[in-house]
Amino acid sequence: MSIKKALVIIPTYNELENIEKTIIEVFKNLKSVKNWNCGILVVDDTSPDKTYELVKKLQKKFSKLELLINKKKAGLGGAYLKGMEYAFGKLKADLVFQFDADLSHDPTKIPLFFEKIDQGADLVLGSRYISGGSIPADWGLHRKFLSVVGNLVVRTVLTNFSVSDWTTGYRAVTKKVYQAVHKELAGDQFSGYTFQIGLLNKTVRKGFSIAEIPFHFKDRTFGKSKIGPEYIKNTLEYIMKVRLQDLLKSRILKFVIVGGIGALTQLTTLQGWRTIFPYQLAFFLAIEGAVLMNFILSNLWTFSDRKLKPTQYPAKFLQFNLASGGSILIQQAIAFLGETFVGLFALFTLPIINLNIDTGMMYAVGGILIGMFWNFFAYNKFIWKKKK
Ligand SMILES: Nc1nc2c(ncn2[C@@H]2O[C@H](COP(=O)(O)OP(=O)(O)O)[C@@H](O)[C@H]2O)c(=O)[nH]1
Ligand SMILES: [Mg+2]
Repeated sequence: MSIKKALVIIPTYNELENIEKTIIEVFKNLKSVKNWNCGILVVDDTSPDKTYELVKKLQKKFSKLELLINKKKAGLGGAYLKGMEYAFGKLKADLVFQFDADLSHDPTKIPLFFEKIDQGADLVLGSRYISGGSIPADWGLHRKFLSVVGNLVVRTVLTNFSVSDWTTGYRAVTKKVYQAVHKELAGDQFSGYTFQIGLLNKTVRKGFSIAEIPFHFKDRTFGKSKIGPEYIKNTLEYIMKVRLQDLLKSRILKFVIVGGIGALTQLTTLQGWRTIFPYQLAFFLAIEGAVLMNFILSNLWTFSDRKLKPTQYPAKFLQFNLASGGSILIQQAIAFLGETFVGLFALFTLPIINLNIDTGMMYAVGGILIGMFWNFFAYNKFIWKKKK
């Protein structure tokens, strides 16, 4: 087996005071890594302080130091995308690291990242929020709050608690992961720090295996952090967008939309039937039309992944009618129970909290919700059963 290649990518923007020490420290720690051919790739956006000039000088001393210069400031994400494209493409790397120039990321942990990769991880995170990791004690309250609460918000909104540090910038990324996600990360949305959450989210969702290594994040000694206030807004925008897209793809939403179309069908056709038939029959036909419409759309769309065979249609349509009848019964029962019991109850409580709610409306909404719940349950469990 040929020896694999790894590059530690260090994006820089005005890191003149930091870059030399960082390069020395990283190379020192790469020395102990066996079975890997390792180098460093600095991606500089033509820093006004001429960080790149110093890197060029250092290239004479370090043969495995590469430099990529962007003419314009491309943001953290932009720099990483360009760096990764260059590393995995032209430089034929199998693995890259994301590493800050300010030595906030403890370089002595680098060999542990390689261990996880050798054990089969597709992406390794340097984590501040697992035992053995930390954020600086002397960070101001607002930065601590931002980091801790920010991570919690991301985890909650993305409903993923398998990863503990979503915003960490210390990572090892395999070529496999890069190839699977980089196209979706091109574009403005990910040009800044949102790149980190974006890359991780896509990696998680594609089912890659992720490992975490704890480390103590150290504050930079020289220079200023480039993270700006737009970071919070961009992050919130991104995670909300992801959630919304999930919702639009979810079965529940399709179910609600199909239910709405059914109700609309019922209302509109009722008028037509009534001009021809007596009320009772017109009512029945309108409901049956809605049920049929609902059945067809559910089969084609809501449960398209569990489509029924034509031979199943008669029996399943009968079941579907029974389920719908069940939900009407439930609604009637709730209205009845509501009137008899809760009606009295509401008489006592509502005046106290001084709310002016139409109780009839409450039963209707409650009844419809519980009816829908029943329908969804019945569709899932009986009609479009999951295939084993
Ligand atoms: N090439 C490039 N590097 C950047 C840019 N913005 C930030 N960096 C680098 O990304 C790393 C992390 O930035 P830093 O300001 O330390 O962020 P913080 O650690 O989150 O406060 C540092 O090495 C920066 O020099 C950019 O627009 N272009
Ligand atoms: Mg930093």
